[in-house]
Amino acid sequence: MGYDIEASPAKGYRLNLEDLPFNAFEIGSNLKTSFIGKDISFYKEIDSTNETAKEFASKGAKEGFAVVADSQTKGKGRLGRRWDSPAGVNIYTSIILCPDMPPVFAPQITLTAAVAVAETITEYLGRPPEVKWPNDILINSKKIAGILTEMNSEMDRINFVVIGIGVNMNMSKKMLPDELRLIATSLKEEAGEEISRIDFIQTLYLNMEKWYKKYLKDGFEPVRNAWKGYFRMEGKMVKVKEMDRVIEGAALGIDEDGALILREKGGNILRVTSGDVEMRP
Ligand code: BT5
Repeated sequence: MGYDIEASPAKGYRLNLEDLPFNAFEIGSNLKTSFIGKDISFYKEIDSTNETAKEFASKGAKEGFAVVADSQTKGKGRLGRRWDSPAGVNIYTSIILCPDMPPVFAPQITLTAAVAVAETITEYLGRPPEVKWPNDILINSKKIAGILTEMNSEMDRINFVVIGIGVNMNMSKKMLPDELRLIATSLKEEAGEEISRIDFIQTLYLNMEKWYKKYLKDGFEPVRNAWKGYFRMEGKMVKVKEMDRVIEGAALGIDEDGALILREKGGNILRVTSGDVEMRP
């Protein structure tokens, strides 16, 4: 079973949440999902849960298979960016999904995951976070969670997607590297107390499964409506860096496909399908 906790006299038998076992057995016990997280591959340390999940998926791992790590040495953000992944405090997980649909719909799955993450954070924090299109979850304008979706597909159909989710749980401000201190936060910093990673990840898997099933059954509209409930940038001026252009305008929301809608100064309406959003003063 591999409990890695010892009640040590040096610690005065005080039970810190970070001392509680975090492993596949604990996550799997009492997990109420029907497929997400039913099979888990757990690592104390790994390069990136997304990389490992992609390897499992290429070898035929089933939908719902999840990779979880206590720490990552090469945690990834989008576009080659880094995801800070220290041990003992946060959640780093990647879930394999195999939706039977064309690749053009994959961004909607990122938004579906964002709703599941936001809903889970709401349950533990008692107040809702904010979503920043396309893949950030913020509290008080600071990033608490990020989602990295990677896909393997043919021209017309998805073979699998890997949804990588990083949530800052019990990380304290002083654990954050200098460059993140002003732009990142954690549940512990915001809630003022530690939260069990086991509880949280079980709830996250349950919410992810619920929203993914809803998306497959009822389409994107219910996800879009839920996502809009966490979107507070409406009407605010933003700058979007796309691959080959930078545009500015008022953020209006997302359309029925999940693209960000902007109104430029002259009134021109633009659809943005990928890029990084920055708030303008
Ligand atoms: C993301 O990228 O936000 C996606 C992050 C996904 C991480 C998960 S962890 C499990 C799975 N396995 C992986 O290897 N990745 C996924 P992006 O939008 O590109 O944001 C990256 C930026 O967020 C960085 O450039 C930093 O500014 C900031 N950042 C890095 N680490 C952070 C952290 N722990 N908390 C908050 N912000 C962070």
